[in-house]
Amino acid sequence: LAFGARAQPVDGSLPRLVKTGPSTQLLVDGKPYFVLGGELGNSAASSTAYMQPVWPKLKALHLNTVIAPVYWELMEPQEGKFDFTLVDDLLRDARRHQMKLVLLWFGSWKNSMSCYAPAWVKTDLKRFPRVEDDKGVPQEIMTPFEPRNLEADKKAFVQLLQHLRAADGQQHTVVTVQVENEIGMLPTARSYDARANAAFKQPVPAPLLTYLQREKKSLKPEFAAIWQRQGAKTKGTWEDVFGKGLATDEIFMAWHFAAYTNAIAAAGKAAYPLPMYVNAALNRPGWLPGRYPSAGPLPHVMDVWLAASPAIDILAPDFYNPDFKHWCDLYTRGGNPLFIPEIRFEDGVAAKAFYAFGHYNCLAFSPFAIEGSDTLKGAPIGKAYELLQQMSPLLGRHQPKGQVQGFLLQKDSAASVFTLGDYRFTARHEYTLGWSLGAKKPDWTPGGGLVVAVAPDEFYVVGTGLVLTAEPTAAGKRAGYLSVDEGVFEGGKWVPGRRMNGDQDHQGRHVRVPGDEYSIQ
Ligand code: N0T
Repeated sequence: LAFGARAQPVDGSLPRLVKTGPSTQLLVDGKPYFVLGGELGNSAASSTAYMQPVWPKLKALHLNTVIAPVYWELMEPQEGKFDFTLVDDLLRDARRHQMKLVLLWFGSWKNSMSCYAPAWVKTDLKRFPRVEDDKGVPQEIMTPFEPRNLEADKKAFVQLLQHLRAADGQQHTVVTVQVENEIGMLPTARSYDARANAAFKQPVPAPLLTYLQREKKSLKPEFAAIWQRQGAKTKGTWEDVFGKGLATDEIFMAWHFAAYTNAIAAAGKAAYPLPMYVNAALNRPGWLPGRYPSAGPLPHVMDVWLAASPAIDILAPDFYNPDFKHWCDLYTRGGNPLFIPEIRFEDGVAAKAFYAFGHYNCLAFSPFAIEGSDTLKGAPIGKAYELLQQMSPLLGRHQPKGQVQGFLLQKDSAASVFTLGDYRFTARHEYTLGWSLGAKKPDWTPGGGLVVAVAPDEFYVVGTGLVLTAEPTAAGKRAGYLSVDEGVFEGGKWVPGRRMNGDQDHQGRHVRVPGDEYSIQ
């Protein structure tokens, strides 16, 4: 028992979320913190030996945070016998490499399934029953309708949080916790186990009805439509209030998944109040509930999750599909902070990182299966993180004042136009310049960047593959770049390098970062 025999007092500067102006910030040791992260593949953190060569690799990619699983089955191999070795190893190794952790609680659910439940749970179907499909066939998914399922998971999660309080309450290595992973119902939109069937005939719970009333003007439109179609009823069963059909089955299921997860999060926070989020496997447009993992924290049931889970701070999307902006827009509705625990580790991910932090005030960005990167694959995100790390203090200061803008530039995308202070900026992909070396390439690695306004006539630009022009918002005037410097921040201090006032800034007409290059100017 390395830690934990004696609980240490928790100091007042725990990682926490604060609303600052239009955005939410994650404060770590009192300062805004941006998770420049990578999520480990599912099995990496189950072996400390396997992880040893991984840590230096992640350090070389300039990650400041590793997102790593905690596996219920390995943490509580026998009921009531807890083993925190893997957690303590993560804490030790993260600290050795000056990194923070986001921990993933692989408890009752992992990608819908209950594969990380301990064997003593999996093999006791009587005590720990599963969801059933519409033919009564049990699935490998613990049912949220069974209180003993909840109790077992909650007990373990509380043990984990108590352990973190004792082992990390002073050092704040763990900055946030994800509760469960990609919760979802399959292969039907709701469960048909006996308890689920009974619950389905019950009235809609009062907190959801109250939420509907209170938030009626700000409900997400696709959810409001379902409620209004039935006459915006304020009492009745699930089918009275939302109508008969798959949409209602999913809403019902979302409520129960969310209430279960909320109970776990709330109990965990009572032990050690870290920020907590849940993540969603995004659905494919047009697919019916039951075909995709349904009832997780998806955009169309966000309201249900918000109503049922006040202990959950953030609903987070996992990106494995192409339309980045579309889903970011859906997940930032109603002030939900954007936290990206997973994004496919592919070409263009670096540009998306700049865009997410600049445009959406994103709290966390994290390619998935980060340990699998070779130098080539990791280089772009490593470069982006190196620069974003330097920019973090500036970002943290100027974000709350609305003085940051971001953009994403793809081959077929229109220019991105935005206003900062007295200027209207236009960002284009650098390959749109006919004389750019990459202009004739068939495939364009996406470009992206962000701009911070630090004074009326002074801006910092960071990014890749971009060209930025500016014009005054006032009519009848012109603007040019007086001087452009490339440089780095060292210990928070700007150290200029090259003066870029020739071809590099097109003789004062633009700011440019060539495709596949990265810089702060
Ligand atoms: C993710 C990861 C891991 C339109 C997949 C993604 C991780 C989990 N699931 O490697 O399993 O633990 O959170 C689901 C992707 C769905 C694809 C949809 C394409």
